[in-house]
Amino acid sequence: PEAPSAGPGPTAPLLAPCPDSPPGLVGRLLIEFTSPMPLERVQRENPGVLLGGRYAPPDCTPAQTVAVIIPFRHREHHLRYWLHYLHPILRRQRLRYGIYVINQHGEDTFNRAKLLNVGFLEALKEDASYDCFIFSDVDLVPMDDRNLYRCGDQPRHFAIAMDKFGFRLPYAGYFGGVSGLSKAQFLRINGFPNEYWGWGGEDDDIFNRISLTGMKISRPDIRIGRYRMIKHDRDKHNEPNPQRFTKIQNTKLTMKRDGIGSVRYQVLEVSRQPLFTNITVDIGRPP
Ligand code: UD2
Ligand code: MN
Repeated sequence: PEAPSAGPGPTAPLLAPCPDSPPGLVGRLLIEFTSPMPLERVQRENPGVLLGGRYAPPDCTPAQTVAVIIPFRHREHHLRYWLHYLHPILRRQRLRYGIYVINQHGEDTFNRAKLLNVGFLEALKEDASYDCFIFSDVDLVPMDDRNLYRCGDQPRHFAIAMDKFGFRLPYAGYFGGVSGLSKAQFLRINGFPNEYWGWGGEDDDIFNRISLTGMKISRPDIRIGRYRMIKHDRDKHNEPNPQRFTKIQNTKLTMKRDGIGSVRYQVLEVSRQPLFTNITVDIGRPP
């Protein structure tokens, strides 16, 4: 059998550009998390995905290369559902992409935004051609494949109508769940904050960074930006951060010194799995 191909790189523009609206999207999807999802099954269903979770369409050249970054610890069962649903969706969307699971080592307090900063840098180390970064919780699956995982001229918020919020935006400045920034947009806000330990606030800080640099959030139609979140309890070592309310008042001061320019961490392992790249990282602990 023929080996699957990653598609032509940017130096081999043999294929026509991918169309703006991909043909073959199906629209509204049935998403459920009842039957167990063995990883072997997900692998079997996605033979075109290359080692490390890389994919490129065989029939056209996409305008962007997308790194999907997932903050992670102890959510293997959620990741299996995420991979099961997302690989086929991203394939239908004709994306050139890679999946990066940024796994926080140890049991110290979780830090979602710092893990996302690590993902940005480490994905670029793997492939300098990434120019669009989609940051996704591991437990969020889009219910409509017309919600295109690509970047635009403004930062994009994808997860705007979640089941857990009654399919509405919980508040106007909400930027949690799934978001996307081009490389230039991400650098313009100095990336994400590293100093939000535990649950909450980091997404509001990112929203503040975007507003303070004069950018505007772009969102899909409310009928299309629908999501299911896999039901879960609050994890251990990700307690609500009591400092979050005061911290988000100070983004204007903190964003200059705290961000992608100041992130310190140590990569412990990079492991290329069939459907994703796992990067285990020591990000330290709260001061
Ligand atoms: C909300 C936001 C999320 C983030 C968070 C506050 C939604 C749907 N999402 O999520 O974007 O702003 O509040 O921090 O409203 N994780 C692990 N292991 C852990 C803890 C967290 O993998 O032990 C990852 C995982 O990808 C998870 C994400 O961090 O989906 C957010 O944590 P959560 O799902 O516990 O928080 P949730 O649902 O309130
Ligand atoms: Mn969640």
